[in-house]
Amino acid sequence: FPRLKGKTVLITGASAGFGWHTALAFAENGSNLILLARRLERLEELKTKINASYPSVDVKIYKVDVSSHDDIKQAFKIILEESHRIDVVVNNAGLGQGADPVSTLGAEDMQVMFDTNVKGLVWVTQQVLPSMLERNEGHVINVGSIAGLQITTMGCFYGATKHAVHALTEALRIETVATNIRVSEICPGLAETEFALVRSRGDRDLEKKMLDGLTPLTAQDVAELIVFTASTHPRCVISQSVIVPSCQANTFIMHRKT
Ligand code: NDP
Ligand code: 8X3
Repeated sequence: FPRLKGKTVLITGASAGFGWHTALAFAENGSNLILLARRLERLEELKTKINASYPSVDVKIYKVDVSSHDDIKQAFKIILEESHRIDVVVNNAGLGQGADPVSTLGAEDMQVMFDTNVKGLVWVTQQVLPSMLERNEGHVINVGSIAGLQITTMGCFYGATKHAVHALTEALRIETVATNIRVSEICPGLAETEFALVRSRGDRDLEKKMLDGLTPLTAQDVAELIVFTASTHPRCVISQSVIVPSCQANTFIMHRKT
């Protein structure tokens, strides 16, 4: 996509899954990258890979925990000094932690999911938005979930945080409608990344059971959609996209091959 060449794209949660592959897909299109995650060694590995394949792409990496407002404020003092212009922000960092019902939801799980998936997304947006408003251009792409449109039985609080992402994405679109800033929400269904392992608290048997008989999306599938969303002419915005594997009808109905 020639429109993406030379653009600067900030991606949160770039050390794995969708974020990692989205970074590679933007690099392939000649975009410069600002990559954030807690695991700096993974970001270093990705930077080395991108530098080897796309030497003209500038890659900056930062260790940031998006669930911490202090961490974000400190990191962005440096990020905004080192990169004066951010064209696209992909708010992708997020997680499910456990899948308990409302009756037994744990306080710590709720806090981690809410702080990461909801507050972190808002805090990162708040850092990038002022200069977008000043330039009257920019694109905010939020990674929600199909669980943000229809509640899932595989984690009600996770689904609640993604409903919040949906609401906040709509709110930002309303807030910026008089500007050239574009706001998009990407809602993936079941995908094979580190997500299932994190949600099952590292339980590989449970992870395997969740995916058994299903052919999930790959991280590349979702990355392609994100990059396409960023590539359209500035006069249009793909405001919301739902991408699911063909074995998934909605959050409840999945066809398992036995
Ligand atoms: P992965 O677990 O593979 O990747 C999650 C990424 O988020 C990692 O890079 C991780 O980096 C980062 N992250 C998590 N917590 C934080 C934090 N506190 N601060 C900074 N970065 C953090 O999962 P996916 O790629 O699947 O998930 C990406 C997004 O897609 C999430 O928002 C998820 O909710 C959403 N999603 C996933 C679906 C799926 O089935 N896989 C379906 C629909 C939506 P690190 O640990 O290094 O900090
Ligand atoms: C997670 C989507 O379908 O695995 O965001 O609950 S699903």
